[in-house]
Amino acid sequence: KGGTKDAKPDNPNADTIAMLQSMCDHYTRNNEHWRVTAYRRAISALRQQSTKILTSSQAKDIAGIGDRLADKIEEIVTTGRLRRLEEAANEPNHEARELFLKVYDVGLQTAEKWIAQGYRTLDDLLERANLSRNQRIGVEHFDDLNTRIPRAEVEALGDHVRRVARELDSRVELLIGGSYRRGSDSSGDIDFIVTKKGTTASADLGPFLDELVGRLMRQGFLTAGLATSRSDTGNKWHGCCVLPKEEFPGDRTQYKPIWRRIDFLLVPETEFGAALLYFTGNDLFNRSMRLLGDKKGMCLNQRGLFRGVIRGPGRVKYTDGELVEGRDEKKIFEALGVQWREPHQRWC
Ligand code: DCP
Ligand code: MG
Ligand code: MN
Repeated sequence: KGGTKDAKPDNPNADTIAMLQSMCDHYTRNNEHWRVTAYRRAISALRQQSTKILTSSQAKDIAGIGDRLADKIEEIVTTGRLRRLEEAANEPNHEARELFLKVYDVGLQTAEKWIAQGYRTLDDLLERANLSRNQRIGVEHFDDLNTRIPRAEVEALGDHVRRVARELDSRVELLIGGSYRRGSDSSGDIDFIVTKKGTTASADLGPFLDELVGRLMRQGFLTAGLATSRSDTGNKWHGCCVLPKEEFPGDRTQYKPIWRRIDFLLVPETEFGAALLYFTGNDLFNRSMRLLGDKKGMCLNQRGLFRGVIRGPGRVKYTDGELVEGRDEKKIFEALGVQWREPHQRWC
């Protein structure tokens, strides 16, 4: 996840947040999930404070900030540093590891393998490493794919896809979810959620996805496919796109073709609300909504909110239960008995 996303420079805790975010990014790249969750909760809580938090005990009083994080906050405020972060920066081959982990489709194992093989730079990878097709795309377009997409460009990309989708089928409904829908100034990728009036099964949307991707590819708008999947939880397509110069928002002399990550999720109208809820996120918010469903004896997933789900050992599902709501996002909140939250309030 991008480091400085949504950091508001006018926040009194901006410096603290920036350093916690660096620590969080480190743990993210190293798959330390519990720490990542704790840091993200703390960052989110800190972002909502209107005064600067100076001490550990002030920090502990804030919901979402645990004892250890509170101590880290005090350390940052009093010393201007974070020892754990500096230790991480001193690990052998830290820079190469961080670099490799930013390549699409590269995890810790691969990064470590490449370091053990003696590679240190992206050129080393291009010239000598055994790269998968997707990894090669990730290396060749490293700078593009690690640049955040300004909101205006997300909108221009959205307009393009919407126009093409409507040309193919006028019944199509298309929304941009993800961080864009949550109001972010910039996004890591663009997340489309697509449905068609009158559809009731994921299979109804598969052919449309092929048509859409086919046409966008032929136009040169889509530049590479990375992953695709078809299942009853939806039709997914992940890839890259480039905004045409004529559609660049603002001064066209400033235009550069930049490869952007683009995701499509196509679902039937009957599951649109649940899919939209999922694809809007953020992931922590999704987790807390699902947990709430569990607590109320229901099950929330990408397809809907269900009641009467019977589970066996290891939470294995015996029955799918009965659908309570899938079509309408607001009604899912109602059925869960929670107050509606606008997308921009779904940071945690
Ligand atoms: N999502 C999730 N759990 C995951 C991955 C994704 O719940 N492990 C959901 C919530 C996300 C949405 O899918 O908000 C879109 O995923 P992205 O990875 O595109 O994340 P965002 O759009 O939120 O952020 P970014 O600006 O980095 O794309
Ligand atoms: Mg996204
Ligand atoms: Mn995405």
